Amino acid sequence: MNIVVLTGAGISAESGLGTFRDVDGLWTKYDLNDVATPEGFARNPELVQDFYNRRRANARRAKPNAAHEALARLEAADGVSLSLVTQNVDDLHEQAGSCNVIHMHGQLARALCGACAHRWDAGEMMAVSDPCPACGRPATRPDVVWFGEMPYHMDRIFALLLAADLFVSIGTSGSVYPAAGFVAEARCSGVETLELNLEPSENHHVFDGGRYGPASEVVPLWVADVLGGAG
Ligand code: BV8
Repeated sequence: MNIVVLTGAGISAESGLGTFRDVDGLWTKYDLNDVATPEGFARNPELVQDFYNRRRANARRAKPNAAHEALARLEAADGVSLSLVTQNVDDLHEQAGSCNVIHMHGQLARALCGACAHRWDAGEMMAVSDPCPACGRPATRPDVVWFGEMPYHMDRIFALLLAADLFVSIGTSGSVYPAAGFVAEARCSGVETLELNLEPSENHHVFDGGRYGPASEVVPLWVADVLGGAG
């Protein structure tokens, strides 16, 4: 059974990492145009580096929850081919044991050179003045996809979606594209679609089904059903 799972900030909420659009979400404290766009970085790189340094420090302290662990079990199960696509830039899926995680919006743990596009493992704190290990220029930025930038691995993701038997969206508000459009793509190709979220998302009506509640409860129950109670 080919399953494609898309996760968003909601799966990491119970691990203590903030979401974006919930009551005390990140976008209620920062204007996304200031900290998650190339224009914002050009205007005030120190603000953006500080925003990501704080999130990197948070993410280092966070631990995977039962939802991350259930997906790692699903990936390891016989008879299931799981493709895990995440919008999240934390590494909680990897910490829980997932191996083939597709980070379509990049990763906090990685650095990117804005001058030569070299990528390397980021340190705890990042500054614009950090020289690129490859070209030496002070053009260091977080290796994350900002608004207006092309998400990573899109061709591979669409190929996986069209070949899936089931598409499951977990912990995302369905407000950011192209990720929010995956369910419609899957549906057009006759793929069964399911939403697992705290509450119905903006595009819940597009899904064939939905189960609602905290991911740490809903995801392990769903995985147990898929694995026939062995999950
Ligand atoms: C693109 C960066 C095109 C890393 C993020 C004008 C110009 C250009 C593009 C656009 C434009 N206007 C619109 C667009 C498209 C734009 C977009 O969609 N904008 C929106 C605002 C309308 N998209 C883009 O720009 C994308 N790129 O289109 O490129 C292009 C084409 C050709 C050439 C070049 C470019 C890029 C989008 C990526 C932006 N980067 N993050 C970082 O800082 O983290 S987006 C950020 O928000 C996240 O990465 C995530 O993807 C996104 C959505 O967040 P969610 O994960 O869904 O979190 P949210 O808080 O919203 O929701 C949480 C959910 O969890 C809720 O539903 C809640 O109920 C639930 N929940 C909470 N607790 C729990 C829970 N569920 C379960 N259990 C719980 N305990």
